[in-house]
Amino acid sequence: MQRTLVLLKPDAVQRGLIGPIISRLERRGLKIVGMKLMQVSEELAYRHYGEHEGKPFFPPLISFITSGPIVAIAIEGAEAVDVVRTTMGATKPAESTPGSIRGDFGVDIGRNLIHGSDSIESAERELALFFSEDELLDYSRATDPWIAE
Ligand code: DAT
Ligand code: MG
Repeated sequence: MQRTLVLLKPDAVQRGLIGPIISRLERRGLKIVGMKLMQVSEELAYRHYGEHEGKPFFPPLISFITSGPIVAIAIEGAEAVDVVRTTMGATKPAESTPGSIRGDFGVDIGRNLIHGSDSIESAERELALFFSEDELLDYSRATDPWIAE
């Protein structure tokens, strides 16, 4: 079982897409093990997106992610990292397939609605940035055996 970090970015919150996006993750069978509405500080934004520092899109990315509330979600499931990434769709809207979250709701790379960790290592690092241990819950659902063997 893996855990990964999802962020519903400020555009998703402003456009009233929290429900529809979470719905798609739930529908896939993924389990929410932590969730909060929060404002990302400049410091947290830099730590989260540190790998992109120096790239031309870094300053607008920091200003966008700190521009309004986001929803941080800790997701658990079999192969959760890759399952979330495929459910999200590709970073560039022209490459996000219809049926994916970005492919159905977005047209601009700078307003692509959702973040998902790109590896198990990133997931561990990013989950620790957004959640304390006691904010991540361990529980089972009656449907779990119907979702994964
Ligand atoms: P992803 O969010 O799919 O993991 P990433 O980690 O490469 O993509 O980049 C982080 C975010 O930065 C991405 O969601 C949108 C923005 N971004 C990436 N490449 C960009 C580009 N070429 N122009 C503008 N924004 C970009
Ligand atoms: Mg990334």
